[in-house]
Order: sequence, then structure tokens, then C-alpha cells
Amino acid sequence: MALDFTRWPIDLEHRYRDRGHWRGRPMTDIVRLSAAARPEAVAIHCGERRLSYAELDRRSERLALALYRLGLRRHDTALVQLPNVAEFYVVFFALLKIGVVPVNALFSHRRLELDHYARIVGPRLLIAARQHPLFATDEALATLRRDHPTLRHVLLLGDGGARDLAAACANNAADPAAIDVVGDDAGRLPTDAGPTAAGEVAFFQLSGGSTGTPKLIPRTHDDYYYSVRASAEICALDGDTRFLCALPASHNFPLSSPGALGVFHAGGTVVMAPGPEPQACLDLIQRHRVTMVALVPSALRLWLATARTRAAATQTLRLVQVGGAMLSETLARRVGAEWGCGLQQVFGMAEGLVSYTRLDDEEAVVVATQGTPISPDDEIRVVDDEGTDVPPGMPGHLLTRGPYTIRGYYRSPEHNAVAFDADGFYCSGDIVVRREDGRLQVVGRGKDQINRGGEKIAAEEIERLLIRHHAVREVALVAVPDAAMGEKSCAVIVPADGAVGAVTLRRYLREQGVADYKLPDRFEIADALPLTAIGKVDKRALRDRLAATPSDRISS
Ligand code: AMP
Ligand code: DBH
Repeated sequence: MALDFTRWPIDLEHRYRDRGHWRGRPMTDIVRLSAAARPEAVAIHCGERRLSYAELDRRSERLALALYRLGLRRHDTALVQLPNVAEFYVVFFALLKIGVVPVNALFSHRRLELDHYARIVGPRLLIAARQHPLFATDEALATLRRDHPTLRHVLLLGDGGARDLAAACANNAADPAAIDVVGDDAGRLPTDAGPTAAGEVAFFQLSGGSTGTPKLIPRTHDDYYYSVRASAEICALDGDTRFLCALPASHNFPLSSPGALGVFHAGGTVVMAPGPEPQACLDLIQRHRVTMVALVPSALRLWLATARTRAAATQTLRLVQVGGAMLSETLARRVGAEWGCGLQQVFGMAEGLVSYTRLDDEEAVVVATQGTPISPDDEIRVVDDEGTDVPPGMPGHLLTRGPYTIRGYYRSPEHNAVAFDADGFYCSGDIVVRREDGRLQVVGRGKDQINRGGEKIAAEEIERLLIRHHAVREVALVAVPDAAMGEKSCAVIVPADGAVGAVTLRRYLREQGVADYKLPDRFEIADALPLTAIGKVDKRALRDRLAATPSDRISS
């Protein structure tokens, strides 16, 4: 049975179809069409390996068949956690080809996050990597299987044995450079196998969140494919585009804005980088003559510093996209000045809405705004605390709905009641200004979230864990400004009695299985937390206080 999710109202569905946004096609067309049009073109460079479009299509087909033979069927779900390797896309398309709906966890996620996702979707399949600390031995795997009895099949990258993912994706076992080997060339998917319907859930995106538990974002073929196609056009991608994927491959930005999927749609090449480390990335840019990259501001800062001594490395770059967190105008100006290439600001969210500066915008617009939304059918409201629209030029809460913005998180009725208004607008939690010329500027944030160099931390998630520690009576997690990361996190602790140390609390959080980036960068002890007039923790007062006291009392 198709997965339940909050659909768009029928009149809007009609409108999105009539306008050609929703085309009733599965996202597997992305690879099929490019494989038909340019089979020999390089789709992916990954280390010393390279995959043509024909191979990407064939390998994903093979893996789909292998999974089908294992018993996986349309509307089953899968939990996937892979590093930045070509297999990520092989797996993505393979699952889509048989209608298995994946949750693509970030590689930095640990037991707690994976557990949450598994609890929400009840996956039948796990695809993960031995190189992840959680899957280095079979112990965590056994726990996961015990806790989630739906989980029947596991494929591990780097396993070497029968369950090895690389083997399952392979093409030519004799070639060590191939990503290869299940099924045979004659193997064809049976006619009853195929993607989920275009209006149904294709996969789940992850929310950075602002609540105690992570939320899943159901994305349909229709809506996601539209955002990818339109983004590829806005960014003028073509067969000559060579895109460096340096951010986590499953993140919405490098996946869809226009990201790897946009590049596959246009028939260009995706170059995989293990991460955003500047030296290694500059090497890859030079070697593969990369033309486009997507970065968060904190990475851009490091790249600019490193590239100073490597002018040759950035010569082929035409477009540097920056998004995920606020970019200062000073940093923005340096891209054109030092690298002589275009900058594009991207303000997006896994829930949907993506706003871009355009390639022909003048510099003053590109360095100071986050541009305009993808679609003429994106509806934007900027409202005050009472929900009344504010005039252009005034800051307010950003509300949005449109042809690729979700109408509800998956299986989260309570949170949906506050995250969406009565008209179905998503309350993004961002404070924005809409200028007279229609351009958006992100000026702040209303949601209780820390944006640590583009990685989002829901304050409540960490507070809930910390409050369970016996030495903690009260806790508040707040953002503190940081020159390198934009923001870091600080936990302000009111101890239950006596002392409690940062080392103890950090170790405790690690034991809970939470991702490293969510561990507070700093701990502060306080006698009490400041309260607002209505008795909530006054985080603004805390932030101001912390910003004024750069050092902490109990070590960092
Ligand atoms: P998520 O909902 O986890 O996908 O994170 C999306 C959020 O990241 C947005 O709601 C913003 O708070 C933030 N964000 C993304 N891009 C930008 C940007 N260019 N400038 C400022 N904040 C951004
Ligand atoms: O931060 C984000 O989530 C984001 C940033 C840029 C995003 O989802 C996107 C572009 O699509």
C-alpha cells in the first residue's frame, strides 16, 4: 500500500499539473533519459573509478533486480547511510526503480538518529558502510535488528562478504576499479516491478528540525523532480557541467539545488569529494576541471584561505553556490574578486522552498540577497508575530507553500499542527525581509535551532537528553556566534547539586548515540535560567549574555 502522507489540496494538484510543474514521471527518468541520450558520457567520478550514464543506469537496474529477488517490493522502506561515494546514487536510483522508499541518513548520524528514522518508517532494508563507527562490528547491527524486527536485509559497503554493497552494484567482478556484481546481464526487472506513482512518496528528506525528535519529509516524484528540473534550468546546467559534490551527498542542497540530480538531468558529470576539506577539493577541481560547486559559508571561508596559494586550482570554476547558512557580504564579495567566477546564493530547505540569486543578477543583488524562489507558483508570506502580513522591506516570519513544498511531516500530526498554518503554509522559522524588488533576505531565525556551519541542531533534542542526566536540573542549548562556523552551540546548565563537568556531559551524550556535530561546543554553569514575562526560558537574554562572555566556566 502507498505510504500515507499529507497531500496537496486537489485544486492545487490540478494547477501544478496544468502548469506543467508536475509531469507524472518518476525520478528514475533522470538516469534513464540521460543514459539513452548520452550513454558514454561520464556521470560520476569517484576516486579512481568512473561511471558512464549507461553504467549508472545498468548498475542501478542490477541492484534493483537483486533487491527485488530478495523480496523487496514497492512501498517498502529502506534506511540508507552512505558516505560520499558513487554507490550513493546507484542505490538511490535502484531503490526508486522498484519503488522502495529510502531515508538517506547523514553519514554523521549515529545510533540515536538512525533509531528514530527506523522507528518512524519501519525499514525492511538497511544499506550502510563498514567504515562508519556504528557498523565497524556486527554489534550495533544486531541491536538494530533486534529493535526493528521489520529489518530483514542488510547490505554493507566494505563488507567484503556476501552482503557487500559494492559487489551488489557491480558490473565486472574482474575489474577492481569497477563498482560491481549481482545478477546477470540478462536479468530484467519483472513487469510488475517499478517506481511508486509520481504523486506518491519517492523518498524521505531529513529535517534539521526544531523539536525533540527528528522529522521526516516525504517528497514525491512529481514535486522533487520539478524542483530539480527548474533548478537545473536556473543554473544553466548542461552536458559540460562538472559539479563537485563536497557537502554530504544526501543533503537537499547538493542533491537537488540543482545538485547531483540536476547534473544527471542535464547529462553533466558529478565529481565526488569525501568531504569539504579544501586542499583535497582543490585537487579534485583541478584534476577534473570542475565548473560548479555547492558550499556552506564556513567551508567557503576555508577554501578562500587555501586557494590564495593555489590560483591555478580555481580557474575552471564558473559558479560557486553558497547556502545553508547566512553568508556575510564581505565573504560573498571575495568569490568574484579572488576566483573570478560567479557566485550564487541559495536559500533552501529540505521541506521544499528554494530561492536563488540568478546568473544575470547584478553583483549588488548577488552579494546581499538570497534571490527569488524557483517557481512562479511559490507563494510567500512575510508576517509579524500575530500573523499579519508586513510590508516589503520589513522583517517577518517566512511562510510558504507551493508545488514542491510539503504539506506535512511524515507521521507527525502534533508537530504539523504548529509547523503548518490553516491554509497549508509551512512556517519555516526563518525571519526574512522581502525587498521592494521581490528579493528575499534571511535576517534571522525564530525557530529554536542552532545553525552550526549549515548543520542544523534542534535545541530541544539535546536539551531533552541532557535533562535526563542526574546532575542536570535545568538546561538550555543556545547559539553563540563563531568566526569560523557562523554559530556554535552552548549548553547552559543549572546543576542539580554540586559540580558537573563538560567532559562528563559530553561523554554521556556520546553514549546516548547522538551525532558528534550536535554535542555542545561549550558548557556554562548558571544558578538559574533567565525567564521571559510568561515564564519560558529567555534564550535571547541567554544568547546576549553568552556573546558577552567568550570564555566558559567549566571548560570547553
Ligand atoms: P532544513 O529545514 O533543515 O533543510 O534547513 C533549512 C534552513 O537552513 C532554512 O530554514 C534556514 O534557516 C537555513 N538556511 C538555508 N539556506 C540559507 C541561507 N542561504 N541563508 C541563511 N539561512 C539559510
Ligand atoms: O540548508 C538547507 O537545507 C538548504 C540550503 C540550500 C537546502 O535544503 C537547499 C539549498 O535545497
